[in-house]
Amino acid sequence: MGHKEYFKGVQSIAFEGRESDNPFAFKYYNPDQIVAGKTMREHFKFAIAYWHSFCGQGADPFGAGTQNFPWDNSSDPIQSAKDKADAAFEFISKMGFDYFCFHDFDLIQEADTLAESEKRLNTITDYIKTKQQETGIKLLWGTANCFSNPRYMNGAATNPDFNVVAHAGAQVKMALDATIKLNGENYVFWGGREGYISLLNTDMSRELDHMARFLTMAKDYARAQGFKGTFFIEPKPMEPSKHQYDFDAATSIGFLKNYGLHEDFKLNIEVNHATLAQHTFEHELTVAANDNMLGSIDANRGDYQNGWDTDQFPNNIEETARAMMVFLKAGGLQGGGVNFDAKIRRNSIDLEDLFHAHIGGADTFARGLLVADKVLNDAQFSSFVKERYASFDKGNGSEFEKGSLNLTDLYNFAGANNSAIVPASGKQEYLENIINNHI
Ligand code: XLS
Ligand code: NI
Ligand code: NI
Repeated sequence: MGHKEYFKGVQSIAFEGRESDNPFAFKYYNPDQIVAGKTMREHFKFAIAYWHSFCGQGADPFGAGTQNFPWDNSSDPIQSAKDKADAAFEFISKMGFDYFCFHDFDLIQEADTLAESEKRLNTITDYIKTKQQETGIKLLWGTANCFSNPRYMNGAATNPDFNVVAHAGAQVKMALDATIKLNGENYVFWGGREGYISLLNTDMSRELDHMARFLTMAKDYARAQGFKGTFFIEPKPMEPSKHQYDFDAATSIGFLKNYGLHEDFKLNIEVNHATLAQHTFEHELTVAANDNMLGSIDANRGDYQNGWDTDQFPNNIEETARAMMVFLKAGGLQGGGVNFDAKIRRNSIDLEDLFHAHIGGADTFARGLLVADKVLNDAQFSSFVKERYASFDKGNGSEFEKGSLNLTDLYNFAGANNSAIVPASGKQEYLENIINNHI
C-alpha cells in the first residue's frame, strides 16, 4: 500500500450486536448471519456509490460545496483521481463492504477530447484494478455520466442532434470497456436527461425509438466483448428533466418489452425515485419482481415534505421491512446488490459522518430483512393472502384462471349464484399490526 491514510482513527467496522453503544459498529448487519438460507453479505451485496461518497462536495443550487475532502488537494487530474481511489478503497475496506459502483467521470475528471478522456480512464482503471486485487473489492456496476456535461442539455441518446447521440455512444462504449476491465457484474443506464422539458419542441415517438436503438447497440457491443452481466434501467420520473422516459418500473418494463430488450435488461429500483413517482418503494419492487426484473437496488430515502431526490441514507425500518418482504418473496435480486446511492447532508462535514451514514444504512436493511423474514414466517400473516384468493383455487374460479371460461360463462354463473357474494374484510389494520409487532 504505502499511501496516505485518509480515515485516521476509524478502524474496521465490526458487528457488535444491538447491545453495543459503539457508534462505529454494526448493531444488526452481521455479514455472516444466515437469514432465509443466505448470509446477509450474500443477500445484500452492499456497494458504495463513488459519486456521492468521494466526489460530492455538498454544493446545492444556493451555495458552493462545504466538504473539504483531503483527497481533493491535487490540481493534477491523474494524481487527484489516484488519491480519490486510495480514499475510496480505504473506506470500502474499513466498512467491510464488497462492492462499489461508478460513473466514468467519477473515477477521473473528463478531459477536453474523447481521446484524452479515454487515456485518463485507461490510466485510472489500471490503478483501480491493482486496488481491487489488493483488497478483493468488486465492481457491482459501472455507468456513464451522460447528463452533467452541458452538451447533454437536450438529452444524450434522445438528443435531437445526431452528433450528441454519437458522442454519448462513444462515452458509453468507453464506460463499458472500463466496466468490463474491472470485472463489473452489471451495467446501469439512468437516463436523467432522456426525456423532455417541453413537448412543444420534442418528437417523443422518434426519441423513444432512438433510445431503444442506442440501448440495443450498447448491449450488442458489450456482449460482443464477452460481457455476461445484466444491464439495468434505473427508472425515475423527473429531475433533472421535467419528464423522464423511464418514469417508473411499469413504464420501463413496457418500453423494454416493446423494443425486445427484456431478455438482457432488468431494473435498478431506487427508493427516492419510487417516491418521486408517487409510488412506494415496495410498489416499485413488486412491479419489477412480477416480471422477474428485480435486478438491483439503489438504497436511499426521500423526504415526505420535499418533492425532489434528497438521497438521504435509509433509516426507515418499516419502509425497508416491507421492501424486504418483496425482496425475499422474489428470491432476492437478479444479479445486482444494494448500492447506497445516498449522500450525507451538506452540513455533515466530519469525515466520520460517512461511516455513520453507511453503518445506519446497512443496519436499516439488516433490520428490515430480519423483520421481513419473521413476518413471512408468521402463519397468521402468510395464510391471509392465500386465503383471500381461495375462490380461484377450485371450481369455476380455477377454470377462469386457466382461461377456459368466456364472458357468457361469467354471466350464466353470476345469474345462477345471485346470493353467493359474501363481503370479506381486507383486514389491513390487523396485518399492519403483525408487521409492527415484529419490528
Ligand atoms: C440519480 C440517479 C443516479 C444513478 C446513476 O438520481 O440515482 O445517481 O443511480 O446514474
Ligand atoms: Ni441511483
Ligand atoms: Ni437518484
